[in-house]
Amino acid sequence: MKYRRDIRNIAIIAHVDHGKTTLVDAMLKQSKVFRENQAVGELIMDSNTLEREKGITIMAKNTAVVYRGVKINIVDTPGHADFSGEVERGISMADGCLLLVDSVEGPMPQTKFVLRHALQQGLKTIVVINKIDRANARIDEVIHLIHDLFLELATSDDQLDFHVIYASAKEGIAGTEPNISGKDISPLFDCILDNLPPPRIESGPFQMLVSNLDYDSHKGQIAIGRIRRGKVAPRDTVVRLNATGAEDYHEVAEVFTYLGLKRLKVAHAEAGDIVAMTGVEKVSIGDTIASPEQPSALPRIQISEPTIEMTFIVNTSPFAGREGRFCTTRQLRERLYKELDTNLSLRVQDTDSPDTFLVKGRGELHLAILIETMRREGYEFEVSKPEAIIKVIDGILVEPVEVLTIDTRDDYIGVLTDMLSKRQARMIDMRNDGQDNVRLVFEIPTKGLLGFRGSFLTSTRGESIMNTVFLGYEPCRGKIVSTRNGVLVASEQGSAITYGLNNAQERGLTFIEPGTQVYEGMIVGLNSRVQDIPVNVCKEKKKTNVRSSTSDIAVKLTPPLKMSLEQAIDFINKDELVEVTPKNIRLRKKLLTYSQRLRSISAAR
Ligand SMILES: Nc1nc2c(ncn2[C@@H]2O[C@H](COP(=O)(O)OP(=O)(O)OP(=O)(O)O)[C@@H](O)[C@H]2O)c(=O)[nH]1
Ligand SMILES: [Mg+2]
Repeated sequence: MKYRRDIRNIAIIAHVDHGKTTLVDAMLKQSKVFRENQAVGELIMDSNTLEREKGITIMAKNTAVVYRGVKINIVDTPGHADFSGEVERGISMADGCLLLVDSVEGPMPQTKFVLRHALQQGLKTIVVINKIDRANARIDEVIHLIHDLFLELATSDDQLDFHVIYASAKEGIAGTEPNISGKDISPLFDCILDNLPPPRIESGPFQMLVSNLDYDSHKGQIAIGRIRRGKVAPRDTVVRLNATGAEDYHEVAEVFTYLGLKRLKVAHAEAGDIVAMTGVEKVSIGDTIASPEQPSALPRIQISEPTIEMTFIVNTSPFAGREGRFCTTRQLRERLYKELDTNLSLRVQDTDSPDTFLVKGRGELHLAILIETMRREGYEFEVSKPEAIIKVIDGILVEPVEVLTIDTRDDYIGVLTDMLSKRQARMIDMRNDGQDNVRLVFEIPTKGLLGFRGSFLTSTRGESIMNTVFLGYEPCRGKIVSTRNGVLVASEQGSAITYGLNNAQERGLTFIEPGTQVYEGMIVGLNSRVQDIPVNVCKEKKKTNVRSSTSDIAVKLTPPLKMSLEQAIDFINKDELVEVTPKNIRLRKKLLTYSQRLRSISAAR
């Protein structure tokens, strides 16, 4: 067996926000891949618009640096549980990984999830205790917890002896001891070169597993992966082996390797390296590209199954077609199926109704990011309330269950446990640090989590953090009754005006401003009671010549509650939809008229 000692392939994995992308910044900046004085900013790898807006990594991405003459290919992965499909594929390119752990938070649910995957794939690990600059760092305790985690997850004894590096990614320093003496992260680079294995090379003709895809409007589809065997060059003929085992022939157009933020065009690339190549059309992640001399498929990447589903429907609101560029069934269908090429943990199915598609994903954020991306591309459609995916296993109806970890203060324990018990959560751990901070851990069916985030943030005044990670399927427990109040539903089409909205505000909380175009059946507010009520927000005050009181002259409206897309999806009930267009996010009842809704209520009785 041969090794490429001039290369290391590593994945950076961690729980959300523990500092992966910031560490990659430091690696890029300190390996001098940028010109002097080049303005590169922060979170360089979070290049996608939504990533920058939300401050989180959504897609796994490749980069590379050179240190002591060795090229280190780096895959930065997302830490949010909803994008864990990206981690699974990122790991497939690597031999080693950096497991980052925040020095204050310690190992979190997603730390365990990513480490389990890395160890199962046989990756060698370096633990990086990050954010040691934080005032309340509790390094010894965190190390202790990490040891426990490895003991639980290791698949072989040698995985237990891992190296530990202490770092402040933000300050760009790292060391082998907690009190870092150096001024850079070279101890981390040294540790990678000395302890993470170089890629092992099999002999034989070209073979590569496609782990990621990109698209270029001139070059077409770009397949990204690690070459397992042989070498590849432009104009080589290759075979693509897809999921069904079908083979087709292609000519490689261009081959690139990574350096910093660039892809470098190369004359050829060899086993062990991570490359991007063009010319192989209609390739999917998980396909193998190989030489026709020995066209055998590599095992496809194992991705965990989705846990929630929602329907995407062609827009049927009275405002359909006004704001989007792509509004038809065909356009919606094509776009959704195209997403499957790159979004590995997503599933799309046709339904009995030709204008409705069932879309399954790993969590509300996973689906919300798809919706937001499509809306920005000019699509217009409607989505239903997400629901947990129910399956039958061995004749038993089962539902997904997750571990919910909440970091909060003592004051909120009562209200949280009360809210969560109604959502069928079971507390499995509670830890207090003696200073008013408490960590609560629950097992909760996924259905109990849907719509929880909003009320969680409100009832803990934004002072708590929640994280979830998929645990497995368990026999279904009973239904959860919605605790949300009824809504204020517009009774007429038109433009909302102050007078009408003021009347609506006497009934509850409004979601729209004066001047907003509304239609009959559109949700314009939250009632303070449990029933839905129709309100006419377009209603004008009857004109009289006499002003009865000064308050009539200028009605002051309370500012409306504006919901983000995620909040809107979280908010709606089963008989409601979110209408999504490039310009607006509207909430509506599925049945638009009052009489239709009355009829359906009496039919259900
Ligand atoms: N104090 C301190 N803050 C840090 C450090 N490293 C990162 N941060 C901050 O932590 C936050 C999250 O950093 P990211 O690098 O985006 O974290 P990430 O792990 O890539 O997050 P995801 O990709 O979304 O999972 C940012 O506000 C960083 O500035 C550190 O060493 N010290
Ligand atoms: Mg990141």
